[in-house]
Amino acid sequence: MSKKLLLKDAHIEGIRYFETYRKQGGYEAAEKALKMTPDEILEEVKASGLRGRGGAGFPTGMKWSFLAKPEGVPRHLVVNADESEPGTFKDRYLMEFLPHLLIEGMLISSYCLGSNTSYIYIRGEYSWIPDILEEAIEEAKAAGFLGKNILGTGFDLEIYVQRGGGAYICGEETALLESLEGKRGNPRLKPPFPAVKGLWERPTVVNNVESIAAIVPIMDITGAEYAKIGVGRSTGTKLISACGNINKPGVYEIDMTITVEEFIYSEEYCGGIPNGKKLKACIPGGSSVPIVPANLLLKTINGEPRYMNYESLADGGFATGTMMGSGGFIVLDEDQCIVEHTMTLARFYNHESCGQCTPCREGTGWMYKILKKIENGQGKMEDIDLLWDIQRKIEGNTICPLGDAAAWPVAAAIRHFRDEFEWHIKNPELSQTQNYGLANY
Ligand code: L3W
Ligand code: SF4
Repeated sequence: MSKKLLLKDAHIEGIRYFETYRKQGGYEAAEKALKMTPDEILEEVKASGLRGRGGAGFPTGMKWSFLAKPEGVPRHLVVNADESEPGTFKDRYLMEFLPHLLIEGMLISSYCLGSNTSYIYIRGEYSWIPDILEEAIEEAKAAGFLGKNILGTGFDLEIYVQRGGGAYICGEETALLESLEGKRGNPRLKPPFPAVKGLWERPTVVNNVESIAAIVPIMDITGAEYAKIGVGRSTGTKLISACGNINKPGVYEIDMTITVEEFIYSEEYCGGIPNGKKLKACIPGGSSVPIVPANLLLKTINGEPRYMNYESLADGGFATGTMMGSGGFIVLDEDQCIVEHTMTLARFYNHESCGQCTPCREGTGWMYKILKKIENGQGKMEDIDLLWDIQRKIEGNTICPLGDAAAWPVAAAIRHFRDEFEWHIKNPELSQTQNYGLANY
């Protein structure tokens, strides 16, 4: 059984309220941290090996150490709660059931970074959660954990919740900052990184909800103890939101030492695939990461078991591996049509492209149109090569990672399931009437 750090109290009734959270030891990590110096906290975070939980897996301690500290310029912590990646719903769970865990994490992180005004930018569709967060903020303030002179330390902190307008691109950190400033959410060119020029050109740390929540157990058990959980550079625990063709969709906390097979088939996690169907493929890290067929998902190219961690999932590069990403684990059984699935994702990325870069603006549209044509039985064999060519022209040629995120699913689908694309082209009548995977043909 995986160790629980974030969700250990999630089952306790009333845990979203201050009184219950406090009875379970809530805010003790903050009390401990506020007796330390910011540099001491930073050392703990570095020692923990925590990697950003939003998708990129960038080391949190390193990101914090990049924060510029010019004299007299305010700094900010911004929590990225714009969780819009298809298949990803772990931050929603944390905010809905454990809002004080996030607020306590923000208090410790803000103190460490020297932010007196911190923000939670939350996706617009999570319409019911800002009220939960704002209520928790008020409770924390009434108990002296937010506001002026927190616990007599002289440290002041206000936290504001900002609702997004429902654009996926605002989950990209610089688009988020633009939106928070009241502008259209267009990504900025990097560098400069937000750590140097972020919100209102001030040094800013942008971190995912889960990353900031993880600061609480790190302070609780120490960075060194946190680093002992997991394996290699995949330290601590990771939340996985599991969905698709599984018996038990939901949010699970794993310690990154379990195999992918165990995660899919054990009763503790996904509970297997409904109706005894076969596993066809999986997208383990949210819609942006490459899809992997079952044979490469359960074992690496060397025949080793594949594990639920950053290194093992990526083993073999994009040719045979994939990415941990945001932990949005989407399982596809043998009945699923890869062409239809890829077309659906292409439509999503085309719709969400902000339009600043030509390869992304035009390329996502063309990929969607060609995939729709193939899916509807009107494709030609050369369309597959055209699709491959378009995705290659997008990858690495855009301002923000949305371009790559749109290209990778198409590349991986063609690489691993080319026969399925060809089947659609060779069988136009069947293609128009059936939406099944090859197993049903
Ligand atoms: C200072 C440097 N800071 C890097 C910081 C940078 C950022 C972090 C990671 O995209 C991925 C994307 C999605 N000085 C720095 C530096 N940083 N070098 O480190 O940066 P980066 O560019 O590697 O990634 P990113 O822009 O944060 C995130 C993928 O995640 N993804 C997306 C999930 C989306 C959600 C959602 O719904 N909100 O979770 C899933 O896999 O495709 O590749 O903070 O500033 N020298
Ligand atoms: Fe906008 Fe796409 Fe360019 Fe990102 S890659 S800035 S979403 S056009």
